Amino acid sequence: MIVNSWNEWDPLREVVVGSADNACFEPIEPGNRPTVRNAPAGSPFPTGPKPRAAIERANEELAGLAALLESRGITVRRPTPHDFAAPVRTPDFEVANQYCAVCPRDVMITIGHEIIEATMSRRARYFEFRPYRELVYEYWNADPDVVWTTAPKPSMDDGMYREEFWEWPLAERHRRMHSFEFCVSQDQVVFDAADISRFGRDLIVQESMTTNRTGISWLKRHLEPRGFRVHPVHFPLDHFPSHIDCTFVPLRPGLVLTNPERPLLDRDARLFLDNDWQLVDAPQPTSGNDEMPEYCQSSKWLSMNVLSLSPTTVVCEEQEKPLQDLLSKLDFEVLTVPFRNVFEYGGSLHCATWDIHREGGQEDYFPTLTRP
Ligand code: ABU
Repeated sequence: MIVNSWNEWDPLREVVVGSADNACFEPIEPGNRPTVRNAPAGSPFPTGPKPRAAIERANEELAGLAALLESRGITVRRPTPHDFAAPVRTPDFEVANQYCAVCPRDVMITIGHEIIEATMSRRARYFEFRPYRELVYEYWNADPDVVWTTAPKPSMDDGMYREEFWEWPLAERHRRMHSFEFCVSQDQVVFDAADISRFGRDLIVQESMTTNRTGISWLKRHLEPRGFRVHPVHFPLDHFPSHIDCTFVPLRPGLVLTNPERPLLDRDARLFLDNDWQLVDAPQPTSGNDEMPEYCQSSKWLSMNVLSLSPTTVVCEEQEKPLQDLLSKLDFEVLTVPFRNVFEYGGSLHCATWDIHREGGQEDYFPTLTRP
């Protein structure tokens, strides 16, 4: 078996690490309103290719992660170059440029022996599967047990988005907190792969700005006949949710690192508490939101976007000492790499990787769901 990965923590044997080659600034579009951090309201967000120096700084840190993983005996693969500066034009939309291949986790997911390419939720990311296609063909040709699925592409036309979402004042967001309606309507199947967290037989999927209920229904209908259970989850205090891996991060059977500012809805927490899982809050990140890189659209909680190499070993960003101390107290071996120059591309260590092979098989970590 080459493609084999059922959860976020089993011993890692092969992984794809992203690349900043040819990365561009993310364009303004109905599903995304990037802003310059700490700049006066209305300051223009840059367009087109990222500066060479920013790409080199990020690539150096991505190469450092790759070297660390290889030093631990893990096979590391990289995406193929893609022209992200090329515009995209479909019958339904046009966008001036694409984004990058820094975060394979956002678009690609391995669930058991199956590789799924997510629909994606933003126009600039419509073709983001392409840097991974050569690898997918290689795995698919080499291993007859690999199942390869491309989820249905949504139109991404204007009607798919709820543009007024971006104008809602905070009071309106609070009012709508429990309806979980964000910038994407419910008419089409929409999901980013990074809204899914894998727990063996059970898949936890966050309803978010990048994954809608219709996307979760598609995942249920696709995966439940294959022996999985798909559970939607909600973090009502997260008013701009996108990607679960800065909010709810499983580290080993029975232990999830949680975000103290984004608690899990009580009714969703039952599944974990009834099955004796421990939910442990991450400490405050070492940088506040205001200290994140000026073009970074992600939150300070990239601090908890760690990569598990096994149930006992975790890679953590070099400056996140409080989290490293907590993980050590929880009996993990903690490895560190510098990764802050990758942050402006929307992710940290978990986002910048895509598991191809972890040891182990499909386990049931939630026995109350099967117990008579
Ligand atoms: N791509 C992960 C970002 C999540 C967050 O900003 O919290």
